[in-house]
Amino acid sequence: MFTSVERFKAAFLEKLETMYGKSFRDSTARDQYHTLGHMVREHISSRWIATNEKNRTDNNKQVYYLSIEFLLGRLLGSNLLNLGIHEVCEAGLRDLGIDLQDLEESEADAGLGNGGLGRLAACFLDSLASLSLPGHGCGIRYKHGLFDQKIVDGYQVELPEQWLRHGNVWEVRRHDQAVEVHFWGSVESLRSGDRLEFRHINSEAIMAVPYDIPVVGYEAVAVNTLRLWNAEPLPFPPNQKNVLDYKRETEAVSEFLYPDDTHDEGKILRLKQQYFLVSASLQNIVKQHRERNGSLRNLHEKIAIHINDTHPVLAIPELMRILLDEEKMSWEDAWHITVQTISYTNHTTLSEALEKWPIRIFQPLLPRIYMIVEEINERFCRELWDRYTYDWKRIEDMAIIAHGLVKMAHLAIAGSHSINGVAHIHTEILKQREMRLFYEFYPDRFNNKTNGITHRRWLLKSNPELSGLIADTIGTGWIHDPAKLQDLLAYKGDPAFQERFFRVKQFRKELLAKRIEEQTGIRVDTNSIFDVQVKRLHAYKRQLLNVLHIMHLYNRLKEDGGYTIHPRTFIFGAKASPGYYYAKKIIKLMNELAEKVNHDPQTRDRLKVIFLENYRVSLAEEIFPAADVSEQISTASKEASGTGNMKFMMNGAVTVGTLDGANVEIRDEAGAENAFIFGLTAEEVLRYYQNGGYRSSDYYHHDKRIKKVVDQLVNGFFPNADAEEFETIYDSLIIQNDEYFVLRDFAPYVDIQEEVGRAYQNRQRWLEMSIANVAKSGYFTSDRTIQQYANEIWGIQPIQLYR
Ligand code: 26W
Repeated sequence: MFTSVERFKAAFLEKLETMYGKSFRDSTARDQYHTLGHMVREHISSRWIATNEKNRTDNNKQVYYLSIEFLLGRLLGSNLLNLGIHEVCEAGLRDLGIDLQDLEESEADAGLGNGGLGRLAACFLDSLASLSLPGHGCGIRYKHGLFDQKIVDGYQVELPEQWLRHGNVWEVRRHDQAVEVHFWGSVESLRSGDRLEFRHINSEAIMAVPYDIPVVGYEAVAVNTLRLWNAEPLPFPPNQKNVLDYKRETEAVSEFLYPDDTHDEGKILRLKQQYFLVSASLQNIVKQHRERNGSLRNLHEKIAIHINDTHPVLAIPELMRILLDEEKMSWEDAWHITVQTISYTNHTTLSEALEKWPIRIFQPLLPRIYMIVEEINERFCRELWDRYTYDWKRIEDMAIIAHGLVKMAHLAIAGSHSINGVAHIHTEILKQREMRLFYEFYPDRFNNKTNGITHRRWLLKSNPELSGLIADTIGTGWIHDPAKLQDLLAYKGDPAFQERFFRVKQFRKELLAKRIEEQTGIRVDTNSIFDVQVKRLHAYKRQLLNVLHIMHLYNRLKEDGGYTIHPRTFIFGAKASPGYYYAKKIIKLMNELAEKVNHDPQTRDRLKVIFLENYRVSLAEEIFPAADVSEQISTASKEASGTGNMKFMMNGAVTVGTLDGANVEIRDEAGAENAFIFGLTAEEVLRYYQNGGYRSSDYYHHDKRIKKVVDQLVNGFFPNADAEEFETIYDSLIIQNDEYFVLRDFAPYVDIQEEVGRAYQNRQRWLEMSIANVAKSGYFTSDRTIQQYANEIWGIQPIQLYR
């Protein structure tokens, strides 16, 4: 049905009529989107079946990527691209008077994630399938993804996201594979011969029903599966529970991503979600393994289970439970298999993000799992004792359970054969600092896997103009092997190529300018520098440093009539976690600054500040191609990797950044002359944390520019904000001694930004930098990352499928 334009059109019209019982003339854009979506899914089916069939008959090793987040974004466009049927659909629809892009834009983003960790999971799925590697995702089918953000009066307002409102064409409900997940109750022990056996009794069971989404690789050789679990009540409530209470409590488990956990009720719900994901996935994986192998003795030879941060770490005690209680294995055998099966990625060193669950919550909710964790802890502490006898302090610091808390990262390390960081510097910080004691105990378990992004979505699909130019210049080999983007280096000084490259960027800036005007009513100058910071709002990411610098620029322009700068448009996109008060204040500040700057006749030709609301994957796809400058200005040592930085680079934006996370490797790849690096190094930051010696007030008093902008936070400078509005921000900088060194890095940041402005005015030089960034971005494809995971952690091989 996709072999010719005519065949496609006929099939499309027939499908639309049979699906909706109406004629094409009466159909809406949504009807048309769903029609095309269904056709595409049907088209995928045979490859999907063939992939599953091949996996079964070969009985090859499979990896399961367990993640609480999958930030897929829209799927129609990337499926059409990977299936190689984009052109035929586009042409056929055009004949029918339909713009394919409009249909693509009518798809809701699957926003089942927060930020980098979730988007990384989505990029990994794309790479696994594109490399024909047998790897599948396991997650939760949240009814509501990350909230929709509206800006009202400068404040963030959160609305429940509704991606399933009009159905999801990509998913298939597989009721036959539903499993039960048990909470609460108690544990009964029975003696059986010389073995003590355990049974979880009087539990409350709920049902986990899988919804499968096919994951199509590029050129559609393999089709893997993303399995999302939906929580549903069993037909009869357990323990004579009230039917309605039971239904409500059950459905809550897969209702929201990251429910508010400031109270115990929310904490319980989060832990329930984590166990729900893990228990359903493991039961399912184990059942399939049994069918293929008859026993679980060789599980670790056929299955790799990867846990994306600690959220799915209960996979460790859950697998132990299955091996001990159901398979009746000895502890030693079960532990060996578990450790060999499981591997873990750490995504942060921020201590507030390291999960610790109070025993008072954990034990009653998961009594058998808790027992197993206690036993793991006891045996682990005994091992520590053998090696570090009498070193009580060290053992206490490393224990899995201590001071009434279960430390999930410690459990993850003790129960995995591989622990990896996500950028070179991050892994070094884990080994030398945050997890030093564990690294000393298990040196061979630690390794680095620098993150990557799928170049198929972030270049090929989202920037067809640049992709076309690259293909015209160096051919299409880079699509399969992005390292070949390096061939562009030969053209970086070529005036004709530079001119075309420049025109592509201008075109994408014009598209974004249109979007900006649509959303904000503000017209921006496409000859200005598009200077962009888009990412979760967090103090360590230092959106505040960017804001203070803009305030400073504004002040200079106002004070000094002779001061000239190349016009700049500062673009922000960021969601603040609903309970994160400080982050919300920063959003308000950005919006007040925009209000002030954009309407001042003295500066508005040279400075614009844009806050794009509801930052999400689909919006990101419009932003990266249009960026000139990529802001990566976190306090050194705090950003584990960053992946937005890679998306900017691949689209030719030049990085302004600290030596943090993957910025270090971006600079190494692009060359120091093609990036603008400033600020404290990680070592310097860590030294300050260790030895003290930083006084933010010194910087405030000694630098007039700093004093001025900091005072403006509280002196009525923003006419629409109360005097107290930004007091918290002021206090964080002055009273609380500026934990993230914003004032410390202010002057170097101002200097580097001046350099950026000057560099942009030398168009040839700027284009060379920009082109060099694209050319050297191939290293950051997630295909490279996934190949490293496959070889060095999972031990999986591509499946041999014929096209
Ligand atoms: C509730 C616990 C919790 C804590 C933190 C949930 C989720 C988070 C973050 C949103 C996790 C996250 O997204 N981390 C990011 O992971 C990316 C992929 O490795 C890195 O590039 C980013 O540096 C890191 O912040």
